[in-house]
Amino acid sequence: MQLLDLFDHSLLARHDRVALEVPDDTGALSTVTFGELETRSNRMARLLAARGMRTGDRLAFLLPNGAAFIDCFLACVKLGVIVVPVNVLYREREIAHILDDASPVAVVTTPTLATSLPSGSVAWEIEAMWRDAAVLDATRMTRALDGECPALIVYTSGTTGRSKGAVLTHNNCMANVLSLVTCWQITSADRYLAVLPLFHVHGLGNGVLTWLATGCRMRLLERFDAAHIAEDFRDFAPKLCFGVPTMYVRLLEVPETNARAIGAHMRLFVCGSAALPAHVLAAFSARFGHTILERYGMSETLMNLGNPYAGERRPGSVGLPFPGVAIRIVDGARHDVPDGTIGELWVRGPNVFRGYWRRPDADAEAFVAATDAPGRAAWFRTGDLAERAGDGYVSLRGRRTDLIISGGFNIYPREIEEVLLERPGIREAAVVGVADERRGELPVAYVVADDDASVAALDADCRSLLASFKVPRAFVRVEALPRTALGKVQKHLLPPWPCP
Ligand code: MCA
Ligand code: AMP
Repeated sequence: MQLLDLFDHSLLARHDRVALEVPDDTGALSTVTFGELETRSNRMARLLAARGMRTGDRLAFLLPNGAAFIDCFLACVKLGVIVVPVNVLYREREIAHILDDASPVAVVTTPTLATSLPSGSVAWEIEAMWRDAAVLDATRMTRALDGECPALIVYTSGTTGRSKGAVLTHNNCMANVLSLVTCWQITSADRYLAVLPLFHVHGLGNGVLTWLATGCRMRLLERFDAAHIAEDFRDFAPKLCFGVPTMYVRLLEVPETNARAIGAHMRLFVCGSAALPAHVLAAFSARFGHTILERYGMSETLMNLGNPYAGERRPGSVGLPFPGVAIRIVDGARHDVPDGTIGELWVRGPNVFRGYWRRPDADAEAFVAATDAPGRAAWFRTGDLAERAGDGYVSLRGRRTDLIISGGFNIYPREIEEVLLERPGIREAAVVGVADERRGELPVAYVVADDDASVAALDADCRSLLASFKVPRAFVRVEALPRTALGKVQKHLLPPWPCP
């Protein structure tokens, strides 16, 4: 079985129903039926095949949210071409690593985004692809695929500063879709407002895949824009929306009467990618009349746990495992801890990825062989710290590594520190996350520098080298970094920011 088998319930069986609505540059909406998605992606698949793409080849997507992303994605699903989504906010340095590592045949992109590509990249311009595909045969072109074939390689920020590609198979994606559709009762009658970027698992693996599997109607926005989001809710009257905590914080700014009207047609708000503060959950419930359903996932595993659809959605908890997901919470000696004790969360299930792309060293660190029964899949160490209550609800309690999550985007301090240390006059650097009401956390850098001028240059340097969300909000010059006797930086002893 492959993903297409799930999508055929929509692409073939509901071919005359509107699948997608997307605003164009002027704000006017165009609609696409499932039947049109089928023929457009068939043509695109023929174009990819004519350009020599074989099953198992990689194709990188540096594309904004839009119909073109969907057509190309479906074409790849049909051919067994592995999609490598790339964050459109990334700069050349960040993209170069992904392209080096995944070695895609080409990068599908737009003229504007192509300016961020490293020189020598093979860029396929999407509009030109469209023109070339339009004259090709619209009948279906597929290749027989096994469920274990990779569908996606998703790059996750690496603890070492070098991001790793998580290989997600068709089976992983199908397991995730079936869990979400069942647990959140998503049907063809839903109307899904898609506001998340499609280059991450949240928008793609949860949003696009459940939409295609259920045949509901999706309005796809280029991005979440707090200034206009209330209008989209009003016009489209969605029933379903997925978001990160920052989006829910921004939605609290919607005037009370509009919020009530939005709440009246909505069926389910889901939140994930970062912790949803309990006070935001409460304020949202008071304003919109809905208790947000918080869930927990990772690029490597898609969704692991979630609060129940029918049942208590507990503030501060990520709920219970999705069907087929087994969890363990273990101490440093790898023994299960009793309920109510914090340990590292391990998961196993049909959703858990196959491994990191060409990184057996990272696999060896991430997976622990199962000892409970011969032949059982290994446990994946999430790196997240968690605690299980006596009734099974799990709450996350931080991370083993010092990940910063800002607006739902992950930032590994080490990557920024490496950039800072390459700058002239910077001798030492430490980056930490500071609390921010709106974005959850913001990165702040502490540096030991030769002079003030070196520090003053850092903001512009970081802006040219790093995605905007990774650029430290402040660069604080210190005499020395606090270190242990063994030389390890003690980030918790850095002076608080803003400095007095
Ligand atoms: C943010 N910016 C963007 C986008 N998002 N630019 C273009 N396209 C985007 N999609 C830039 C803005 O240009 C601006 O840059 C800065 O980010 C802040 O934008 P602002 O309008 O002030 O936004 P905000 O109100 O703070 O909201 C930001 C946001 C964004 C819309 C919530 O952070 C976002 O889309 N987050 C979603 C991330 C996500 O999908 N995470 C899932 C990964 P400048 O500062 O230069 O002006 S985790 C995952 O997938 C796992 C599996 C899971 O569990 O879900
Ligand atoms: P990524 O690998 O980029 O997909 O990010 C996954 C990480 O996001 C997880 O390991 C968690 O640390 C974090 N995360 C996802 N959902 C939640 C949530 N509901 N609460 C807290 N952290 C979350």
